[in-house]
Amino acid sequence: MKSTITAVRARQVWDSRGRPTVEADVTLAGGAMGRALAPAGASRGAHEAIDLRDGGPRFGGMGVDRAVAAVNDEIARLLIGRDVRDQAGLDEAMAAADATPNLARFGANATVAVSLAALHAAAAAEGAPLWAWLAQGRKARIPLPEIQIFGGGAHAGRRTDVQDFMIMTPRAATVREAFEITAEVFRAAGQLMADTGRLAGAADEGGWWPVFDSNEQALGDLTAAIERAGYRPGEDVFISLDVAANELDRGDGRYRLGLDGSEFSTDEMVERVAAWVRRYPILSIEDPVSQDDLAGFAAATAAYGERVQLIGDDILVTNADRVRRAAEANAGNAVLVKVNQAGTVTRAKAALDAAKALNWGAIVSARSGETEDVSIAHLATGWDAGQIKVGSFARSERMAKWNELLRIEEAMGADAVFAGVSAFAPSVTAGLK
Ligand code: 2PG
Ligand code: MG
Repeated sequence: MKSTITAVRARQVWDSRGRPTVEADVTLAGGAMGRALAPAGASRGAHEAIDLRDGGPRFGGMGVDRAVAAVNDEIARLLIGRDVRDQAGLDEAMAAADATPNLARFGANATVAVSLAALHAAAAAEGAPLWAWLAQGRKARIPLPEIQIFGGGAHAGRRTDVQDFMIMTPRAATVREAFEITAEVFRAAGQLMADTGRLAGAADEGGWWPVFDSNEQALGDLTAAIERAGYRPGEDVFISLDVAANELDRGDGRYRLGLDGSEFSTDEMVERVAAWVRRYPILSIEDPVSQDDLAGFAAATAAYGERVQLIGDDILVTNADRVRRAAEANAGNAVLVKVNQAGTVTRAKAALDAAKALNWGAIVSARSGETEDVSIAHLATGWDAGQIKVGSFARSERMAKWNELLRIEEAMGADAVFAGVSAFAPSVTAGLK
């Protein structure tokens, strides 16, 4: 059969931080091939599937020899001879053979590369673009992007406490227009930083890395950059934050915002972010509390989750059970979907489906360590996630995904629908209409 797997092969390649990562090829009897590369996080949740590294002195301990060997040896033997179209079967076979709850033996960097490569091979065997293979004729909207302007936190020497200062343009008519607006705001922000002498470099995801005196100054400058580019904050362009509060958690139930020189209880942390929401045109907030603070996430949701998107990343780790548990606790209204957090395509899709069943928003996301792999542009579209997060509007590992969305939009032609204001949980969307 043309869709029978005949070879599974991995190699060590390099990611956008110059660190080793895993690339996998899955080849089929009919000659089709799929290839995918594993991304890597820096601000990782403790409950994520394991990114297996070799340790030791080489490459700062970041080697992937063991993960590559797992693919070329055990995983290859497991998958050769199977039908590539049985994605769930392939993914569960890998998880079962790994035999740990978090893929610690093979490494999620091994399984995610193979899982995505198999998905690409299945689409290639049908001669279909990946997004179309995933959609199977169902509704598939071009996702609304959230795009980083300033980078901070663990991605920029912790010069700001908040990790990502992003923008969203839900009222754009197309993703093409969303990018054109973003390009102007990104440029205006760079000029503003240069004018004020605060530019220190570029963060891991390509955003400007300025020196700010306070977190509020960053929010103020982002609002000013939107205006300088000729757009109306809170009308044409909104702010989206990834607080990545895990990185602020001191471990004793208190949060430290180094830039503001203050420490907060969970309640005070929720109130601090609520004050930002009142003052600035913020539409979306990710991880306002740390990974095990479900009560805090619920408090944040009660405080501003009616009109603001509240995304769980480190707290939900692309896990369907954690999404459902959070919903039961009235915590959050959107999930960040990172395939490598789950370890396989099937598990990531389950988390997305759980969110959709709850009428939550869903954002397919890249990691801070990325490559030229553009799979997530196809997943976000083909799965009709509604939103996508890739990082900044610079550096080719980011631009490759944005540019792929433009190609998908063009390929869809007259059928292309941009998620826009419909991308969110119903109450957030209602607030925009
Ligand atoms: C996040 C991601 C991407 P990392 O926190 O959402 O910005 O960062 O890949 O380092 O976890
Ligand atoms: Mg995050």
